[in-house]
Parts: sequence; structure tokens; C-alpha cells
Amino acid sequence: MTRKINIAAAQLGPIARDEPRAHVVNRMITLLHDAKHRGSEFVCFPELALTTFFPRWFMTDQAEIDAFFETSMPSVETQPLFDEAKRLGIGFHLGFAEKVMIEGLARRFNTAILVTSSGNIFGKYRKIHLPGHSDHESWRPFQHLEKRYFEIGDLGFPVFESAYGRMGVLICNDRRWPEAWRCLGLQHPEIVMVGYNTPRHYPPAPQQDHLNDFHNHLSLQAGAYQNGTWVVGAAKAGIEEDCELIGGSCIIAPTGEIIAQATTLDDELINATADLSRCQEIQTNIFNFAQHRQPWAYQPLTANPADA
Ligand code: ING
Repeated sequence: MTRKINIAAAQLGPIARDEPRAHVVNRMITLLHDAKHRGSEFVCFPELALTTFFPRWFMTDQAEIDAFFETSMPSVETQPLFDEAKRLGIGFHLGFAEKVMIEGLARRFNTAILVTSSGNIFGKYRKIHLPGHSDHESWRPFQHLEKRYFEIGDLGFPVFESAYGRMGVLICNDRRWPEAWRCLGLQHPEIVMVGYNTPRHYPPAPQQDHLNDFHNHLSLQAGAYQNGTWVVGAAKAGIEEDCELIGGSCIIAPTGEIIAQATTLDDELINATADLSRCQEIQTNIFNFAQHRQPWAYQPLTANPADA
């Protein structure tokens, strides 16, 4: 029995450091209208979609840093996005910097939520693989201070049952780690949402810069195929505050085939019809975990980070 859903990736072009959230939300609402026009039921917005990618700068003033975080979701600035999505009957994935008080302590995460077309948040994930570094490194043309500004996510790798299918979330660097995909895969997801902000230039290994688009799709396609799930990748793209971010937003079938791909580095909507029943072609055959997986042999995977 086929279960088809029309899904979309809403790629965002550059967001300026001083661009008001309200302006970004208006850009996102324009993309929602495009999605509606195309008959899409669920839209994936990028990682940290409400502001510029601020970990590119070294900051010490906590108030300056916190200006990039959301302390409520929805908030005054994001409520119009929730309202318009509800009016259009569209669910969405949204990445943002989350500041939350837990037991009297301010905690800060790189977070993504899943929202129904009624405006209900039915899923939340906090990024676990934080790339980059914690202190200023003057040799870099720009910083990548996610380890400085965010804590490691504390929600594990959940998959959420929804009207849109069994939905999982990874955030940016997570997509490069097969363990993260398999933690989702063991819960039999049907769609995985992946927002990302990926600089083209990777200072520790500039000889790989020309491969960053390839590595992006390689990671997403492998994750889709090896876990038998649809994948939606949504980029923040373009030259943002003098730092080029790759685009390449895409929709990938459980077979690993890219079936829709962005062609610009700006605000751009792509969509495709996903037949969720096709996940079974993979999950009950080549990657039938019950028949073929050998967990006893994987023990080293849960050893210490750097252990062999
Ligand atoms: N960005 C990058 C990513 O994993 C990076 C960091 C860039 C890693 C290029 C390797 C190569 O896509 C985030 N935000 O994780």
C-alpha cells in the first residue's frame, strides 16, 4: 500500500548579521507559499535558520552571544511563521539556537523542532556532533566555534511518529557520522530532516574544499540508503558575511538516489513526492537488521571516542 507525501526543502540564502528575525521569517513565509503552490505538506528549513551562522565569530560578551538564541519557540518574531504554516496547512522542520533554563541553569543547544500544520511541536532534537573548536584560533580566516557556544545535545537520536510518517532529525555535522544514522535507522524512520550550514572552505583541510558538495551528498545519500529512509537536506547557502556556504539542498529516496536538488545559492524551494512505503524495499531486504546485523561484532563502536 503506497503512502505518498509531498515534501519540500526550503533552502535559505545568506542571512546578514544584522538582519532582523522578522525579515528572515518573511523570507521563510514566501517559501511556504511556494510550497503550498506545489502541494507540499511538510517543509524542511535549515539549521540555525533564523540568524546568520554566528559561530563563525569569536565572541566573549554573553549578551552579544545570546542575541542569536531563542528563549521561546514560538516567539513574537517566529509566531507569524507558525500562524502562516497553520493557515496553509503545512508542517515544518526549523533549526534554531535554543537557550533554555533547566533546573535554574541556562543551557544552550543547536536545536531543531518538528511542527505539525496545527502548530504543535511534535519533535525536538539537539545537535550531538558539534564540529569546530572552543577557543579563538587566529590562523583561521573565520572561526567555527560551535563547541564554544553550544552544549552537546541531551535528547539522543529520537524518531517521532507523526501524520507525516516516522520522522527523524540530524543537524549538519551529525550527517557525517554513520553511528548517528544507525541510531535513527534502528527505529525505522521513513523521513530524516537534515538542516545544515556548511562553509565551502574547511581551514584544517583546504585541499578538500572542492569536495565539500560531494561529501555533503555522499553523507546524506549513504544515510538514506543504509537505513532505508527518505532524507531531506536543507542548506543555508551563499556568501554569508564573507563566508561562502555550500547549497545543494536535496531530497533523497531510500535507494540513495537524489530525486530533487537546489540549483542556486539563494532562497529556493525544492519538492518531491515521497512514497513512504518504499522504505520497506530496503528495510526488509538488504538492510533487514533482524536478519543481517551482527551487534556482538560492533562493540568497539561504543568504546571511547578515539579508541580503536
Ligand atoms: N558545519 C559543517 C558540517 O559538518 C564542516 C562543518 C564543514 C565539517 C566542512 C567538515 C567540512 O557540515 C556544521 N555546522 O556542522
